[in-house]
Amino acid sequence: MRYGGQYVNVSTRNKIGIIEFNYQQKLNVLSKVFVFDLVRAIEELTCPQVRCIIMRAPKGAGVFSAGHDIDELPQPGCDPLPYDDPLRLLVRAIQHCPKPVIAMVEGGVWGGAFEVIMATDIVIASSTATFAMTAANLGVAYNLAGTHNLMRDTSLHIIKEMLFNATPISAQRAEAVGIVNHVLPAAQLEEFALAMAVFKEELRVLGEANTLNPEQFERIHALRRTAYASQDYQEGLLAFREKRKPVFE
Ligand code: YXS
Repeated sequence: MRYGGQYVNVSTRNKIGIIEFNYQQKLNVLSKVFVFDLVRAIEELTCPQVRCIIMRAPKGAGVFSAGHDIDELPQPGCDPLPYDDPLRLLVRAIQHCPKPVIAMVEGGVWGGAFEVIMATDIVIASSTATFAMTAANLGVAYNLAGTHNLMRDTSLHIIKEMLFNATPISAQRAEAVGIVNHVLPAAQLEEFALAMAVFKEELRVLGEANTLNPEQFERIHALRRTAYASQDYQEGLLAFREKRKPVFE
């Protein structure tokens, strides 16, 4: 049984659905077109014939995903990362998928892609994988829903360190702090992930039990709009395109 869109290769093996990224030309950044194919692949694999879904970059990938497509980030002055932003759509599609989703990680995981793998149920990484939250490099705060997810799913100290430093951590460090379930040599990754196929909806609903009240939400959103309207955000985008370190005010 094979599905697929232009930017994913989807197959099934022994009742396990495998979504392999096919967007290396842009380092698997979470562009609208790529996310559309990923979400459709998850929907198509949510069928009786499939027990579990594995998401992966191609074997030997140096970059699992370079995160949000910076060319598609909001322009200054408009609401940052609205509800229907591709990154938000993909995270919800994984969280709401009734099948266990395993992230099989080789290469670097950057920015929003880190939240994507944290939205999966199990993370298995090759020994050379790295994980980085790089919003600070663009002069902005990571998006509200994403930060809330990460605070719930990871140690607050670790998330603060990753957000403040905006530099990659190793697979070994990620395993030690509970971000990654297992670290393996790349050659053993596929066999291990396939062997670990696994009750999910109850855990999802319980995990989302704590909420923000409207005033708290508005206050945080006002802060975020300030960041996205800032000169630093402009400088962050420009520095990225000019391949130089940003000079923040
Ligand atoms: O110069 P060309 O045209 O070849 O394009 C370069 C990069 O500009 C482009 N590229 C990206 N384009 C859009 N969005 C991206 N996220 C992105 N990342 C890279 O790809 C071409 C090759 O990149 P290059 O030359 O740097 O490749 P490399 O192999 O030397 O380095 C690979 C990376 C991934 C280490 C490097 O490209 C990198 O550090 N990329 C940025 C990773 C990152 O900070 N991602 C966060 C994106 S923003 C996000 O996810 C959230 C909204 S937030 O900011 O809140 O976290």
